[in-house]
Amino acid sequence: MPPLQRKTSDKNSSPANAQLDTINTLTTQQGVPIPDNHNSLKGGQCGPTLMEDFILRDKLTHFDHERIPERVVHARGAAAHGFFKLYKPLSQYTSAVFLQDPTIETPVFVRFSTAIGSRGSADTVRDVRGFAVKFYTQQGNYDLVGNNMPVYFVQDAIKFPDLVHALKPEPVQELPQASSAHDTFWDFVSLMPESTHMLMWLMSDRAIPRSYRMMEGFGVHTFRLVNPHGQSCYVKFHWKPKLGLHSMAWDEAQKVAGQDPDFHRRDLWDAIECGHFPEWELGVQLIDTGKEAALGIDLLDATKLVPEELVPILPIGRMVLNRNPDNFFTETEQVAFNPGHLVPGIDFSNDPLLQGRLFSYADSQLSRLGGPNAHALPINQAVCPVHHFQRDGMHQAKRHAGRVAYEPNMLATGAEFRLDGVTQGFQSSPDMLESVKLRQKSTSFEDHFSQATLFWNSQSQAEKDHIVAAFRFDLSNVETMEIRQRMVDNLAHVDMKLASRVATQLGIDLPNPASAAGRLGYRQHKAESRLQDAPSLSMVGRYKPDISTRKVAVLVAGGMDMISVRRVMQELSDEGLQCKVVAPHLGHIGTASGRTLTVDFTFSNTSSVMFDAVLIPGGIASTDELCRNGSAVHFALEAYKHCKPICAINEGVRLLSSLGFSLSQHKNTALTVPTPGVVIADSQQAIEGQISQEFMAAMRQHRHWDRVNLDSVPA
Ligand code: HDE
Repeated sequence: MPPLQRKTSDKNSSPANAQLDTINTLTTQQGVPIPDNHNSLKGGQCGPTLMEDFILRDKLTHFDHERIPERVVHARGAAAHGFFKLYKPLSQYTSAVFLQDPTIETPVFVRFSTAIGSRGSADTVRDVRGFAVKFYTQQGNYDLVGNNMPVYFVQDAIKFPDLVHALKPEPVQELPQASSAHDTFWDFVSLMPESTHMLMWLMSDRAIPRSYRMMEGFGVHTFRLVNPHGQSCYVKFHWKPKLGLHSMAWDEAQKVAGQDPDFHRRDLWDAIECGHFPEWELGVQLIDTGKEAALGIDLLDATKLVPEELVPILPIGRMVLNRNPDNFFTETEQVAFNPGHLVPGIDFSNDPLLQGRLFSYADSQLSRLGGPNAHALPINQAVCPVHHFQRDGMHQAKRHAGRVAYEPNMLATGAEFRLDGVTQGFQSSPDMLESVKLRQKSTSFEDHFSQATLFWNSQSQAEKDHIVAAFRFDLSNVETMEIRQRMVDNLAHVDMKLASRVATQLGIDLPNPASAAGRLGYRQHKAESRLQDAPSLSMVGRYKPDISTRKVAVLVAGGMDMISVRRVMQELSDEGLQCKVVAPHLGHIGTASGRTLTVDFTFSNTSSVMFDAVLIPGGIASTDELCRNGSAVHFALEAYKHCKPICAINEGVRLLSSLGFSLSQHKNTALTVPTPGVVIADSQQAIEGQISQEFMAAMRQHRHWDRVNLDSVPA
């Protein structure tokens, strides 16, 4: 609130003021009307600019300071507003007010991010994604600051700066941007075997999500729920996306990074603008205190997860993101998350990584947001009443009245802002803490490989192939041979076959588990896993497929057969898919039946990597033209190579002839040809409408990773 609000009815206000208040006058930051916003004040028409031009200085000074330091990690992100709604009261487990009443919608602000790239880096790089949720509850703000992977690289916060220094661009030339494929990262992690489990996730397709809307989220650490009787249980938080869990092909992710570095940011924004509100279910794994030992997994070790197969996830509510921010800077950039923002009923565990985070977030925000009052920025403000005696500091915006800024006092009422006597405020779970000071960790933290092996064993064949390819890609960009060797030697402790496959093409010796032993930080300690594999760790087949909002490219040129494709396009759009027409030029193209079709994109301003599936209508003239157009042929082949669903009608199949597909091959057989995810039909079948169902069934699988001989496809 400004100190004085001048009203037109004020005794002192002149008629001139009254007029100024009612029109949109351009002013300086002090409210002084600006006479000319295009010319600075000069000594004569051709003379120098005068220092006294406070209007110019007002503008330039503000401009010069418009950038604030970017987050040291998770600098690039995108965010949205929404709400969280509980399914049923959780009073048995927690006193948190927002987990009591299923009729209440708790407002949330959610920021997704990449971890390592700068603010201007690309969205689709290989990286862990941040998944940070601020719940504006009636008992203060609760931040669940998680990631899209359930484990982390290191076990103790004291290693975090080293990890980030190793992963960030190398300090000499600041290269490479937003990439793990360089020496310093692999040097560090190969010397920190505790990173191995997280490396498996980082090299998996989880690190190249198709969309923020199609990622799972995890609280990573173990927290505690505390009920009104002070009893607590351990809890792990999970977000499950309604649209399922999907990724890109690695080649595709790299191409998208060039063609649309804002791909994920745009995808989130567009979905919300179109009313397709992204949604997640919040689930918890609850583990009774005292029963954690029976799991055989140390809950305080952030390099470990608890498989759903051992402790099922209890769904507790849903989160919907339904409003885009009004201003990127004041909301997405200035939001300050902190795992230390807890509310009564939720508590920390003694995870040493979490404990370090409790210091780091507020500390980093002191410099990023310019002082101790960042909590008062609009996006960070609590929605419940806030009373305290903290005063002053940089950017203090509140006018605290009165002389009393302490408690207890007698000078005001003497009873300001005492505990309300009902909830007794935030209560820490009463732990016994009597031990010697030491710099050590539990021996159970020394098992670095058993869950990495469990993860590997749980992957489908295609997922395993992608992990091997990712390790090879990253390690082949490592110049120092010893680092490559050390890494595959470590991987031999996960799985010998994995390590051997990675080692080929790297110009090094076959992996030798024995030579990994004895290095810094390594202990030969592998826990007995209660599971051979855990299907919940794979991305395959775990979600009910929902294909709404997927993008389908319809490849056409003049003379395309609209009649046979009309029904397919209609049925796709009825299902919530977006069909976009891609043609050699913008404007309109003529159809075979003498109508026109509006074009959305050309082959030069978009490419297959911007779409989830491809539809190729028939039409002799259209197909002839597309077959002569290298970009159109490349479009179709590239979509095939990235394992996307493709549907070709009649002559349209000629665009795929180099892959060996033809209409005659298909005649009188089932619609779907033997290659997974390719649907071919003649005009009659298209008109009768069977193919839309086939095509959508192919899309429900998202990608057909089991296609073979992809390396031979020239795209
Ligand atoms: Fe963070 N992390 N982190 N982190 N982190 C930050 O906070 C830190 C860790 C995560 O959208 C910083 O305000 C330490 C784990 C997300 O604004 C910083 C340690 C997990 C975001 C910081 C960790 C995360 C951050 C950077 C090891 C998953 C972005 C600027 C002890 C559970 C939040 C800032 C947003 C951001 C420190 C490890 C997630 C420097 C010291 C584990 C999603 O304070």
